[in-house]
Amino acid sequence: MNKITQDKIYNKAKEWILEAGKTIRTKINDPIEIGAKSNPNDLVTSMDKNTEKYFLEKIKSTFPNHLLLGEEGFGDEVKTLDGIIWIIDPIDGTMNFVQQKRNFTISVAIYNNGIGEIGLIYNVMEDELYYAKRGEGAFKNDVKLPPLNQATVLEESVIGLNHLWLCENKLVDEKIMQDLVKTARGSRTYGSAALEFAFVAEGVLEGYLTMSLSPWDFAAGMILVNEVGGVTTNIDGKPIKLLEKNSVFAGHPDVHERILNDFLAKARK
Ligand code: 2AM
Ligand code: CA
Repeated sequence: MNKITQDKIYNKAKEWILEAGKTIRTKINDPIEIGAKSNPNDLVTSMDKNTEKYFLEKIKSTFPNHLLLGEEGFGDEVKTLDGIIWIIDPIDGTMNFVQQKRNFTISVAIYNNGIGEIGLIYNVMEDELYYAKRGEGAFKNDVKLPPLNQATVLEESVIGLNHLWLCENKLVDEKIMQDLVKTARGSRTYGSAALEFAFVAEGVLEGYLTMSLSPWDFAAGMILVNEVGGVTTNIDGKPIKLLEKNSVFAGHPDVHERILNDFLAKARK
């Protein structure tokens, strides 16, 4: 994708994400309809649906050839990576949105033939926009984020992960995950995958790991983390498949390598 096209798409994406966020902030105390999807913790609201529909209408009227892969399913049925695809989570961290009215994001990624060109993650209530354009670095509210090029050790790192992986579970040995948390300086759970990716790019989390995410949860975050020199793989250290569910592990390169070798390699069931 050439720079003129990249900038043109970025300018629209930025305008729409800020507008969509503003609408959510305005309506944050309105009554909302809440439903459950795959399980009682997997929530969806009228706000998720309306926000996705807003993007659908904007994208299709401005870029009729572009495809939309959105969590709520109003977009296209995307089967291949051909062409320009917008991958959108209208609200990432719906439980936070419903329960806490903060710490949720809108996540928008634009891929061209499978290559991540533009990623935007908007922390709606804080009015903080993270974005990256391929080859140009990552930014938070237009301030460039420094590259993750300082040597870092796990003992001085803060890691994002869900507490569930410290309890008995089917995927990883909880004892090893407990060791990981004890070895790191600290651990946090924010409840929005996209926000946790943005924090990795910002260098306020040295790692974020999770067992199952969908494309809209990680598509934008991967672009951001990549632009600052961070690494994203699945928890086996293999590449992420963009159109599938994956376990996901993003981090500072030093910390990523250490956790993969010393913990995840042994923890996997
Ligand atoms: P969501 O809010 O868009 O559903 C919560 O730890 C994080 O995991 C959120 O980013 C959430 O995205 C994501 N997630 C992915 N699949 C989920 C599921 N089945 N149930 C709950 N959260 C899920
Ligand atoms: Ca969502």
